[in-house]
Amino acid sequence: MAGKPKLHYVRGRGKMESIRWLLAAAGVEFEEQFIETNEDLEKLRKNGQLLFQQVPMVEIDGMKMVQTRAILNYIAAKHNLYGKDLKERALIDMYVEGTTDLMGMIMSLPFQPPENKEKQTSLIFERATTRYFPVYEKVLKDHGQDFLVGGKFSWADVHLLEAILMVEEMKPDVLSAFPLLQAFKTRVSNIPTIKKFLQPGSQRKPPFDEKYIVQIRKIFNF
Ligand code: IBG
Repeated sequence: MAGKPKLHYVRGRGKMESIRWLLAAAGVEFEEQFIETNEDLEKLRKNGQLLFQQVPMVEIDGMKMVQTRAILNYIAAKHNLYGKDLKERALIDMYVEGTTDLMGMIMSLPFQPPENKEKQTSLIFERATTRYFPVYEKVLKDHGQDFLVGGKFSWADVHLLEAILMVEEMKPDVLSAFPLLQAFKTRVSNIPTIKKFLQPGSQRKPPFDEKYIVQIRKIFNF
């Protein structure tokens, strides 16, 4: 039997967090090897472990996988969280890319120059409440099912819950105009694997703080 996947990344959310979420949702235990310094990163690069010299990198099923989206696709397909046919996959891909775009705006916020932060924060709330959340609210309303695609829990649900919680950390009442998303949040949060991941002490990471941003800049040299 294959061992546990091993995740190589910094000790923070960044691009690895959605991979942690998806593994946790699938009930897969994983190990983490944290990159704490630029030397740690260089060591991985020199050993030829990183195809494009970048992380996230995940050792899984005998592969050293890079590229976040490829890693997520693999895990979703392997654990039956990627729809039952091509059309369901297409929907899952569209929904996931939407939430990825929203999360990308949030992820880049701590790295913005201070004078941009207020504007970027307003843009995040605007996009969340006028572009992304209305789409998912309407999907749930139109088909009347519990989950976004095919009446079955999928990667799209995991990704949306992660995005909702990220926006709520910044603006707790952001779902006030989205009753079906509120119910969705409760429902998905109570799936046992996810419930466990949301509890303190899990491998879920907190948002980056200012001190950690300094360390990240040193690790990646930017
Ligand atoms: N397309 C790749 C993917 O999606 O996996 C991009 C990966 C990537 O940009 N990795 C960064 C890296 O290794 C670290 S994550 N950079 C070094 C290099 O030489 O390119 C950076 C990041 C953080 C937090 I930290 C939020 C967003 C990005």
